[in-house]
Amino acid sequence: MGMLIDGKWDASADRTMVSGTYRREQSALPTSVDDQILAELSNTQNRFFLIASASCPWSHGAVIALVLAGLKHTVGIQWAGGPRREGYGLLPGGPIPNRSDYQHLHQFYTATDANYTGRSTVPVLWDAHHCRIVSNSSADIISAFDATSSTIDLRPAGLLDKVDALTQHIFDGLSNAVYRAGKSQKQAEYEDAVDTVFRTLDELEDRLNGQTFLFGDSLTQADVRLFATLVRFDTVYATHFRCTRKRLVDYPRLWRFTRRIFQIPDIRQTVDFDEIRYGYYINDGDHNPHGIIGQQPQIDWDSREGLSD
Ligand SMILES: N[C@@H](CCC(=O)N[C@@H](CS)C(=O)NCC(=O)O)C(=O)O
Repeated sequence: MGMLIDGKWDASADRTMVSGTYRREQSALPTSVDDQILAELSNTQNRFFLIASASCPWSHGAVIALVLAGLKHTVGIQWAGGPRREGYGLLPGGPIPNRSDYQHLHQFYTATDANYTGRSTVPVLWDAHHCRIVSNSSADIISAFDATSSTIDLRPAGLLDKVDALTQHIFDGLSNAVYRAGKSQKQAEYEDAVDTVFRTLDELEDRLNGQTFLFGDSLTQADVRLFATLVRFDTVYATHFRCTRKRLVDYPRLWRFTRRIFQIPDIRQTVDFDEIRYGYYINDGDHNPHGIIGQQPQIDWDSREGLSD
């Protein structure tokens, strides 16, 4: 996969696979967004940019928070994607000033820390005035966008600990577990990951009994994160990542939940199934050596069944 070692791109380095098991690496950059940046985020044009990939679920959560927070015209989105030559590349065009100085995502990391060692991941919140990454943590970026907004409250004060705990549980039990299943090089590890995925989906299906979102009637960060994984489930996780036991559409409440969020017009615009398929099937190295892209399953994302309430 490749990563930066002491500020130099090393195409063969990879710390995510340990004895055939996928281990997500912690960020080597500080990720929390300080109060001064928070104050400037919604008031400053042409300074802050979200670098994101349309295939990546962690990016997707940040893009959704940006859109819901009404920051579309303040924080520009720079898309990354395409074939992974030195990790993520920047897609042509985009709003970042001096765009031609940056071909690869890792160049933003070395602009921030010339000796950076670690993975170059999306999403990234970039400060173009100071040429530095403010945060490369989707959780912290979502919280920052949320904190600047009066239109959404994804981490309501009274529910903060519960929302954060459920978000973490969804990460461990589902969003990261599908990667463990998909990338596993050992049968037992794969079985364990798939058991975890479907145990978590079963629990979440039960939780949605009689309620619209995970905490009732309002969207929280946990819903946004869950949506970003579920909207990809039948397209890539149930197929390419071999989470084959059931599909999203086999879970009536989770399927209704995902459609309900998908059909919010601002959110629908953030979903690109072609990019999702391309991003997973093409850029997965030896997992799909011939680069054949699986078809999009026939799913009626516009169905209103169960959504009249
Ligand atoms: N800490 C990150 C992790 C995001 C992440 O793993 N992004 C993937 C894309 S879905 C990535 O950039 N992978 C590139 C790599 O690991 O080299 C977050 O949640 O924001």
